[in-house]
Amino acid sequence: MNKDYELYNDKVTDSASLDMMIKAKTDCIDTCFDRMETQKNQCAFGKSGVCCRICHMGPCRITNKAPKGVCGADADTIVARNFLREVAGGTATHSDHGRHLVLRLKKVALGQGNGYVIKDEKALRYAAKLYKIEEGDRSINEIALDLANTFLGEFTSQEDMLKTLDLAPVKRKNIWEATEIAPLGIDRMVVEALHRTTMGVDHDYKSLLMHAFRTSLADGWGGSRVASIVSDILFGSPAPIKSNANLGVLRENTVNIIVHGHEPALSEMLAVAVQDPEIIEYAKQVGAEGITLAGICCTANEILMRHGVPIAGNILQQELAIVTGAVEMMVIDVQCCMPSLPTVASSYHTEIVSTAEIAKTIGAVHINFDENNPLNSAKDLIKKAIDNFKNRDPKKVSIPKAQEPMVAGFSVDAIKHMLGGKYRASFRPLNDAIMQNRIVGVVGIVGCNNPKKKMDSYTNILTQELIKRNVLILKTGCAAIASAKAGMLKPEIALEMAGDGLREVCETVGIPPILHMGSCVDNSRILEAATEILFEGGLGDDFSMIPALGVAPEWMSEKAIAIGCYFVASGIDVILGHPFYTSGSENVTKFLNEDTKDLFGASFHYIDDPYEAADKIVAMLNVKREKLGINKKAERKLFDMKDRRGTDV
Ligand code: BF8
Ligand code: SF4
Repeated sequence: MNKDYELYNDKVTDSASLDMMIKAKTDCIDTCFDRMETQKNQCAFGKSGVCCRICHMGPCRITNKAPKGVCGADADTIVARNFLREVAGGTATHSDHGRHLVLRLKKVALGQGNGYVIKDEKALRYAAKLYKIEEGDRSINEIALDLANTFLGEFTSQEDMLKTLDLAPVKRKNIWEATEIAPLGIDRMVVEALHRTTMGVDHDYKSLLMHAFRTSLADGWGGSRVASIVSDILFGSPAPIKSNANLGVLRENTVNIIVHGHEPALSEMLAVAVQDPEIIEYAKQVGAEGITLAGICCTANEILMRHGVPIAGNILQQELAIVTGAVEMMVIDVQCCMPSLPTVASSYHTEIVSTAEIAKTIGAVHINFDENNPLNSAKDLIKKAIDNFKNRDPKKVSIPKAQEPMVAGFSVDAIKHMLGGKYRASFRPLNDAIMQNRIVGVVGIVGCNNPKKKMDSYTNILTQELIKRNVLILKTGCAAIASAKAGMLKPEIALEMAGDGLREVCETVGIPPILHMGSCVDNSRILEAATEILFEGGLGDDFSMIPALGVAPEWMSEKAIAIGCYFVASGIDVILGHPFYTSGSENVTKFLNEDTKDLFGASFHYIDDPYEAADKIVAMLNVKREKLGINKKAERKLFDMKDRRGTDV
């Protein structure tokens, strides 16, 4: 076996990535996998969370011999402060994304959409009802304006709790109020997190951690939820859609454009513009057969869910996509875009174009996305990519073959309609299946990849082990892309892997056992689904009672920490594939892994091995089932789906 092959085989699971890593080596390109090696001896103080550089009397780091920083802060304070700052970072990120969408909705409502429209009136009216906005015979623009202003209030509210908290079940809201973690305005929570953690302010680790949970709720039940709602209104609510995933979606004879990042606004326009006959003709004039638009990371998930745009890969494949030598342009916006991209691109002909005012990268061409003329702006970008086709060096091109067909697009509304039928959309069949022990429970597997772990491995092993044991899986972010690349988002494949009960239910209602629900802000859709399950009845009256939990197997981002916290604060246990940087404080670790159980009914659990995680998850789901008294009902007859689905079976 080739030496490089052996070396890299340990780092990735799919052949496309492996091929490109070997090519990168031949082409003398450094990727994140190589840089992980050079960064291998990571700072033990940083990893345990005891390094503080919040003021310039420091930096201080806590050791047995030096148990206090210059100001007197101990390990508990320092670790908790660092943790809260990470949660604030994650919350700010998701929420700022949400804010941009809300501002766009407001412009559309004021008649200044410039090409953006309210694409899904039903989603608008549904949201208006949720937020108690009067509809009457008012125009949709008037309703949309009220909704946009309500959402803006979620960011700016100084004294009132978030209105979005009202979407949660009453019992959970009461817990948030009783534990005093119901957040006020999103911006206020993030600013307060920074204030509390500066030198000489909040020193009580419990108080700091409670604010971490409060801030995270402003993400999951604030910024992220708002982002998903507004995306659906402006770009359409996702419904099941077919596509393909992995680097093999790039094509040798087309102009290949990759969108990468998180914001859907520009990529939506690109998805429309690539279909324009004039643009296709322009591509043909340079000798290409057409244009292939593909995505990486969550921008990819957004346009996959709504347009079926193929996925080129998840986060750790961003450099590898360029190494194919076949990408004319990579359009980046915000979050998870590596600053190394222009360096990698400099060995090929790929142009890296940054488009977000707040996200610039040395070596990338920055082209501000023209808000007043978005479609033309998108067309100009595509033409620029087409013009670059002639610079492609065929000797440097090698596109791996691997790609897998997939189905994505499972918004809560789509799931509800698949479960209950067109005329009686309902989660009832799912609740019944759980109560009858055909489905043991529901698990959200979410988050990133991290070169510290073999790419996609934990995620895919765990997913496979759980569906085998009749657990329904909800997926978002890079974890969803991992399953797609492994072929597990192809319903037939997943059904073959699934246990009898899960398979029977999925075949009857026509859903796959693994549901791709979207991008990372769409983790709020998982909360929405959990809410639907509760409202449907039969599985308790609080999230902590449902046989459900969350897993972040290969996480790396601050956003994942915020997501984990809002799951736990919502009463849903979270398993981590690798731990937080909190081991330097026993108190903080105990608070996150144990004390939160008493406060919120859920906590964090760290499990390094996916098989062990599967065992533990099923055991945890069974404890919940036992408490609900539904573990002995497996013999009941399968519900009559024909009846439930009405006439549209
Ligand atoms: O927001 S899963 S690596 S791409 S942070 Fe980033 Fe993590 Fe991927 Fe989407 Ni989410
Ligand atoms: Fe050191 Fe305290 Fe300043 Fe942190 S805040 S750097 S512990 S003196």
